[in-house]
Amino acid sequence: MTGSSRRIALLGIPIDMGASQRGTLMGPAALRTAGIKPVLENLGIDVLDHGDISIAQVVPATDPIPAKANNYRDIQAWIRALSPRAYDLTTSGAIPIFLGGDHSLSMGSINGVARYWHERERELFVLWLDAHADYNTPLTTMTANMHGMSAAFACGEPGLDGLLGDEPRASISPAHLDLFGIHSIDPLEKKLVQDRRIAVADMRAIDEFGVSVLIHRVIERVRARNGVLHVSFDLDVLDPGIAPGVGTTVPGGATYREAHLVMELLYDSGLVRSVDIVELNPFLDERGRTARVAVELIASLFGQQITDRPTPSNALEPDR
Ligand code: HAR
Ligand code: MN
Ligand code: MN
Ligand code: MN
Repeated sequence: MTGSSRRIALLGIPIDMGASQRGTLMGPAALRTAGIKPVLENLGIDVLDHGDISIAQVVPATDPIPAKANNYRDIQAWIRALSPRAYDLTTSGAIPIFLGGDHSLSMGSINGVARYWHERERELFVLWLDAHADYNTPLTTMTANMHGMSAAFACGEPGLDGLLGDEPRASISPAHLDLFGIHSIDPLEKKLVQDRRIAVADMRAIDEFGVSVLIHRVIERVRARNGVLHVSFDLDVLDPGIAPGVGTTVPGGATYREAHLVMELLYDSGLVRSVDIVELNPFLDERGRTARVAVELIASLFGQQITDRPTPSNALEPDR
């Protein structure tokens, strides 16, 4: 955010119909309880919380329902409400943070954000921090869960073509997507990712080369095109040991410091213009741990130095 806006717009998208497990609809509330707004304000940022989005005004669509897309109509209503809000918030000059909610919401957030940047002839890149690739389509999916399809939708893959209704579709090229931290991918999904030559930094690469080298590669790719970056942060990229409050944990995720370093390097880059924070399931969390780590990581993404954090309140105090 160096050299650009110090304004952030928060928008909750309490959606859980895209996932296999219910409960991510409580995610925006838990992120607020964990202090996302005051933590960002402490960094000197002007934060406006727009509350949660509503689908009350959305006129039901009549396009055919794809064979393998669970809860299609519900998710469609959320996406059709979210995409224009994402466009408007980006237009306002603030950095929107979309508080999920399961990862299907990114179909709407990225569509709206991409539309804004493409109208201004700027290239939008998307960094997908996730245990999963989310690059299924209704033709490749094994579960029909739509949170496993959002990266593919953002890249314009066919299969959910009527989802947006009248809202203009703004896709990114697969060459503008970086899958980062993934450690679980389905067979047909993997083939599609390879066919599209999508850049992947999986957990094995992170173990071997470290996040610094790999994130710098992402940053340089964006810089080379004078692009801007959307970060789609799925909390299940984190190791379940530090982030148990998600519905689809996979062992072998990013450590606490690996994740912070990603955020710190992204802050230093000054390229981040919008963020999704998704898959937090407070129903599965342990005493707010995952919500808290999520907020700490968002703070690092917006300039908190790791050395400048307060000592946690459970620190031992000397006897008086
Ligand atoms: N690949 C599996 C599927 O498509 C699992 C997807 C899980 N997705 C998320 N978001 N939790 O990343 O069903
Ligand atoms: Mn995901
Ligand atoms: Mn995931
Ligand atoms: Mn590791």
